[in-house]
Amino acid sequence: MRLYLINPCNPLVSIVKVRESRWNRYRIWKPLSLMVLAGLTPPEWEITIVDENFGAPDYESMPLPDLVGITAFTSQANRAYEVAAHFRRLGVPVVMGGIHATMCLDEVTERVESIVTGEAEGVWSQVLEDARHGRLKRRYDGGLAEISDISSARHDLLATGYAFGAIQTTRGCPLNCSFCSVTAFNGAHYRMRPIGDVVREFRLINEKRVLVVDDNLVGTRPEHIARAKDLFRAMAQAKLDKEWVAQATINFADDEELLALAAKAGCRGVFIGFESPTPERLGQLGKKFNLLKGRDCRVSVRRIQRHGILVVGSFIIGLDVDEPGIGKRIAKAALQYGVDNLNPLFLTPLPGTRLWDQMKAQHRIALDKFPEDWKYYTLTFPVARYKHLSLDGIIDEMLSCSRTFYSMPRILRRVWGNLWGRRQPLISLVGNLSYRKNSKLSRKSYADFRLYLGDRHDGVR
Ligand code: B12
Ligand code: SF4
Repeated sequence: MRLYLINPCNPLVSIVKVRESRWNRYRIWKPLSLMVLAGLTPPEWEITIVDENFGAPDYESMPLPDLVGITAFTSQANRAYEVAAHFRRLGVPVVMGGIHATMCLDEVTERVESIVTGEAEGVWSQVLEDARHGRLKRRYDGGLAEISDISSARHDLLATGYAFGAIQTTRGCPLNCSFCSVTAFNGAHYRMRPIGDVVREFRLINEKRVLVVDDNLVGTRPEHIARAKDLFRAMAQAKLDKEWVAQATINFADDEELLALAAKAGCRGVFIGFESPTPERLGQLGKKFNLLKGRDCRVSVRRIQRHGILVVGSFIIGLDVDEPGIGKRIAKAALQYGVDNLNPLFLTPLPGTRLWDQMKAQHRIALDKFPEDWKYYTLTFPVARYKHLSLDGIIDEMLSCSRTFYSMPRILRRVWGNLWGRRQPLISLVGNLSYRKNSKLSRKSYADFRLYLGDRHDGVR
């Protein structure tokens, strides 16, 4: 039995534009979902994982599979449907799973034989068995997996071409921010994999550098932090010799022992969502903002960096409190905090979130012709109507934010600081140059976006 597992591309996503910016080669991340599915697949299936981020293969020239499994974030849905249609025309059954399939069940159901909602661990073997006997059901619901059922991903597949390997150590996030789909999808209960399993799986990864995909690596409660410390101790003891980056909330900075252990275990960078230069006004967006309230972010960032760990700060443009000038204010806040990279994103209502419900009720979703419009749900296009910012206004804010933070003299000053502080100067340089290049490329993308939109983006109604 032959199984193709496919990660569809979205050519509008800036980081996959390897031809336009060679720096992006270092920023294509492995589709861990498909590697996990492969790990759950019995040996009688011959598996090929296709990551279209490196270019779509000529499917015609490949042997016909018995089953195709497609994963998709919302922004990949359009391409997922094209790939599904191709294989269905050839009589091959297609099953789709992942976050988009779970949040937009009806839309996906129309386009594939079978759909898997939620986490796949509990149902995938049944799906394969049913496919083998030609009796696929229309829907399987995996719900939330038992954390001990999460087995190692197949790290031997997709072995070359990536700068980073990938692993997951926890699932779920208790903070439930209004714009984020993680709590809706993976639950508010913070599930932690057994430490022995994680260490064993790290050993299976070939790459020296690894992305830990957890949404919130250290969690929020004392028992989460204690477990994170135990994990880091075990990783250091195992002498894994890996360098890894992860996502965390700012409370990561609050415990010196945690930081020291993380660094010893190989932590070299964290992505932190600051979201707004005025977090104290955003309590209603989610509990995360309580962690930011009254905090001196500059001190927190410094504390992390002192352990040789880079900080990438993420901010949202388009919140209801944001007024003209927000782009520069974000850049200045990021410069003041001293982050090594800045990742500004447009406020985007993702299906299944509270923000989606709210913006839909207020008729503020400007790009609402689905599925065609999903390709713009990359957080890099302003798909909604923003309270105090027009379409041109919000695009200008984004450009001014990037221009201010990624000016060449500032990049050089930052990288010099990294060199001086022995904090990953090379990674910092590549990160800064790739962001700078992509923000230049985005001017053309915005021009195309305006043409695509026509007169649909007509301010708040
Ligand atoms: C790692 C990651 C990335 C990596 C992606 C690497 C890759 N190639 O997959 C990078 C950094 C590139 C990335 C980019 C983006 N991401 Co992202 N990302 C994540 C993150 C943190 C973890 C995903 C992961 O690997 N999980 C581990 C695996 C094992 O879990 P899983 O993917 O859910 O898979 C399980 C099930 O879903 C299911 N399943 C999945 N696929 C399939 C397929 C089949 C056939 C079956 C049966 C089952 C199945 O089975 C798996 C095992 O249980 C998630 C958050 C999250 N918790 O999901 C956000 C998340 C998926 N990202 C999100 C977003 C918005 C983006 C971006 C659009 C914007 C951005 N800048 O972040 C871009 C666009 C990418 C694109 N190409 O279009 C949103 C997606 C929401 C949505 N509705 O689409 C999430 C949920 C975060 C959030 N804040 O809401 N992301
Ligand atoms: S803390 Fe991060 S992962 Fe958790 S809900 Fe908020 S944005 Fe999502």
